[in-house]
Amino acid sequence: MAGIEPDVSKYQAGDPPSPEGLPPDVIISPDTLRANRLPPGQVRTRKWPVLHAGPVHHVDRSRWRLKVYGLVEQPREWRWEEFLALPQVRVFADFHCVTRWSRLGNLWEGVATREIARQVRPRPEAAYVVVYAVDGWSTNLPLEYFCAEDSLFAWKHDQEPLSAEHGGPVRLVVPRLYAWKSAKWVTAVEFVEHDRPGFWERLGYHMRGDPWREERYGEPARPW
Ligand SMILES: Nc1nc2c(c(=O)[nH]1)N[C@H]1C(S)=C(S)[C@@H](COP(=O)(O)O)O[C@H]1N2
Ligand SMILES: [Mo]
Repeated sequence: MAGIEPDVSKYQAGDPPSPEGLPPDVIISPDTLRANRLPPGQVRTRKWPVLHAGPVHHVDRSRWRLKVYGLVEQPREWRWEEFLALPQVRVFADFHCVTRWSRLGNLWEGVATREIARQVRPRPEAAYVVVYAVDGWSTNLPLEYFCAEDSLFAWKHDQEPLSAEHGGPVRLVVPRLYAWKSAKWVTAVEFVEHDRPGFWERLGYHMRGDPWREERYGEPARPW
């Protein structure tokens, strides 16, 4: 059947992977407990599309760094070995792209954003974060979403190390917001007081991006 487009309807068939029966240590993203897990206007895919602006980046683990700075008491930088030595969590979550596909039932593994925040100690003024990728791409989100129980810096997906195409060695995962906030090839996080638009947000995407409220686009393109 090579060369023939698969029948998309078959990717809609069957129930999505259920959070029931998962090992007790797995953090269950609350949205996976909804009776209807598809936010408005979304279509389920069983594949895992690769989507980002620009080329795939191949970041060597030995060169990778996670730098956390801004309005924090203790700015810090982690190298790969230090990152792996942090407490590891597993999160079961759905993933919704603003272009309308949703991949339901992903098992992510990595370091909880809460663990990182605990170590850098955000100042009381910090209310948002700007997350940077290796190529300077960025995205912004409210601190409460960044620090949600099911948000993490993931290096594994469905038991496999993250490929470069999907943002390896490490990507951010924020299940409660559209997937464009889940920065691939993440290298830095800046804690800020005032919300500041990232790459897609400057082009008109929503500053928060809650898929359940269909926050796809914000105001028309901004001048900055
Ligand atoms: N660095 C970076 N991260 C990014 C993007 C990007 O362009 N650059 N695109 C986002 C978008 S729009 C989506 S839908 C997801 C897609 O992740 P995936 O390719 O692993 O499915 O990555 C997000 N993270
Ligand atoms: Mo997306």
